Parts: sequence; C-alpha cells; structure tokens
Amino acid sequence: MGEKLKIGITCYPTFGGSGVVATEIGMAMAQRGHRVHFICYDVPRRLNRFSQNIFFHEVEVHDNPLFDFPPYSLALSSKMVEVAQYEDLDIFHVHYAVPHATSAYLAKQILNAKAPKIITTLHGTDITLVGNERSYLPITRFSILESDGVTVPSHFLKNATYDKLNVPTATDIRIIPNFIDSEQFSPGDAESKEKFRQSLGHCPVKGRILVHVSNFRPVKRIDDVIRVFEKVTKQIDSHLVLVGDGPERSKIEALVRDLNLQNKVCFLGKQQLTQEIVRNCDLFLLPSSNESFGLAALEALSTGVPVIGSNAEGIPEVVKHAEVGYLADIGDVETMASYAVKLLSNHKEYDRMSKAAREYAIAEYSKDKLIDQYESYYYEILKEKA
Ligand code: GMT
Repeated sequence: MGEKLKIGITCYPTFGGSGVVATEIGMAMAQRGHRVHFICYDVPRRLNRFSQNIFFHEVEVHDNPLFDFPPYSLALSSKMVEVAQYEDLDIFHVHYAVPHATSAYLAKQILNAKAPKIITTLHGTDITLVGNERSYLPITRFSILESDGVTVPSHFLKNATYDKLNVPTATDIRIIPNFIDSEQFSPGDAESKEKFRQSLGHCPVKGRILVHVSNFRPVKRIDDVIRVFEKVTKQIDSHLVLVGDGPERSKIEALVRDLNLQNKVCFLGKQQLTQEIVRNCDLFLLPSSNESFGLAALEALSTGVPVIGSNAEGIPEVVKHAEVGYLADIGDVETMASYAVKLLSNHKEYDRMSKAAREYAIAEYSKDKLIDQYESYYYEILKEKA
C-alpha cells in the first residue's frame, strides 16, 4: 500500500447505519496508521473512546437574529476548509450527498488546487429524500457528479442512483457493501441469554425472543413488526424487544396497548451496544419499505440470529432467502409470521439457519475485507484524479 493518508470524514453522528459505517471506517483507517479527522456537528455515537490517529472537529452552527434557519451546510464547508488547510487533508470522505457532498464541493472551490479529493458514500436515504422532496434532485445529482469518487452499499442503490437521479451510467459508482466486526457481533451463549432475560426486569421473558432495531421512522414499518409478532405469539410463547427511538415510537406504543401486548413487548429505547441485546434474541424482524442495505439485519446475522423481513430494495442482497432468513412482500405480515412460526418451531432447522447466518456474514461481510476495498479505492481515486 502507498503512503499514509490524511482523511476527513463527515457523517450524521447518530445511531443510524450511515453514522455507524462512517465511524467504523474512520476507526479502522486510524488503526492502519492513517490520520482521520471527523468533521461533524457532534461526536459520532460509536466514536466512544480516545484512539491514536483520530481527531474530532466540531461544526458549530452559530445563530444570528437574521437567520430563520442557521446555515449548517455553510458552517460545515467553513470547517472543512479550515481542517483541510491546517491538516493538509488528502480526502474528504462524506456520507450522504446532501448536504455533506455539497458542502465538500463548496470547500473544494475555496481550497482550489490544494483541495482534497471528495469521496461520497450514498446510503439510500439520499434517494428517499429526493423521492419525498423533488426540489432536492438537482443538488443531489450535482453533488454526486462533482464528487471524485462515489460508493454505495448495494447493487440496488447503484441502479437507483442511475435511474432515480438520472446520473449517466458512464459514471463509475463503486459498490462497497456495509460490513460487520464479527468479534463484536458474535453469538450469545447460554449464560448471556439467561442474564439478558433477567435484565429485562418488568418484562419477565420466557419462550422465544423476537427483536427489531431501528430509528423508528415510517420506512421501517414497525406496525408490521407488531402485527407479525401478534400472530407469532398466539402460536409460540414469545416476547418482542424493540430497540431504538424516533417519530413512530408513540404510535407504536399505543398500538401495542390497543392489541393488549404490553406485557410481551419491551421498548428499550436507544442503546449503544445493540449486539449485547440482539445476540441474546432468536429472530430479527426487518419489514421495511425502504432499505438500501439493512446493516441492522447484517449485524443480527453475524450474531447467528436469522432475519425475517421484506424483500424491499437492498434487503435481498443481504438476507439470502431460505438460507439465512425469510423474506416476503412489503406488508405481507401473514407470510412473515408463518415463516417465523415455522422456523421457531423446528429446532433443527433453526440451528442450521443460525449457523449458516453467522458463517455467511463472516464470509461475505467481514470488516477487514471491506476496509481493504475502501482503502484501495482511496488510493485509486487519488491516483486517477491527481
Ligand atoms: O434507515 C436507517 O436505518 C438509517 C439510515 C442512515 O442514514 O443511517 O440507514 C441507511 O444507511 C445504512 C448504512 O448504509 C443502510 O444499512 C440502511 O439500509 C439505510 N437506510 C435506508 O435505506 C432506509
């Protein structure tokens, strides 16, 4: 490999998959000796410890009586310019076209010949955003076309970028799937499972445990999670654990009460170490209507937990139907529930699938392999666009 790089990373510093992927890439690059500068409005959730080669630069958005809306994108551009100049950055690796690639583009214009190369990683919600708000299309498209390199986590998202954003197919978009740290996301054992059940406290848990982790946005279709569980729990002694928080939370809590399931459903809210929960459960539910990849499902597979979900967008690329889980059409809660019951009632088949899930996650999505791809891509873009 070539010389050590100086990389600026910008992402949404939240619990969402894009923030997780961005942070894990940064931490892995730092371990490989590159200097990594996170340029974000807050410390990314997974960046929870001091590490050599990692630096954090806060984007402060100053208010002013003139501003109805403080200009985050401009504050980010200014910070990018400052960090690039002081730290002599080689690359801005931004996660999300809008506004991060747009801010990087502006920073590049200001920095001129000394500007770092821009690598934009799309995460899917860029496309959903344009679907919901068409006025963002020109700026999303422009920011993608002006990037020096573009990556996506799935074939689905590559095709959607060409189709929905009308990006010319001659534009190279590199597929680098999301990845897992299989040591962190390892299966639970009998002891951890027992401890977990007891720790659920007011929700004493017997039987099987179904789990869902998300940001509780409408695209996750958490009402389908509840409907699937309602059917499963009628046939199999089971509980449902919900991890995360977001705009749908109140509605879902109300639905759980309406269906009289409150003693069987545990809302755990936002959690830092989801692996400590998911590895102690039996089945992961992901019935989303939109999912460019489905990192949460991959993390479940890595812990040996099969996934039942929808066959939307990028999910079938990650969850191989009948091999590591089962997929049905969006909203088909009947079929999802029958797959869940079938799997949970056949211990031999469950054990086979659980083992296959873990093996598949390690073989296809190991962190080292995919970080190698990002690192090679960095060098490729620096060489190509020199
Ligand atoms: O929808 C989420 O879970 C959050 C969102 C985000 O912005 O972090 O996730 C997107 O990026 C993840 C990482 O690439 C993907 O695994 C998710 O599938 C994707 N979400 C959607 O496409 C809706």
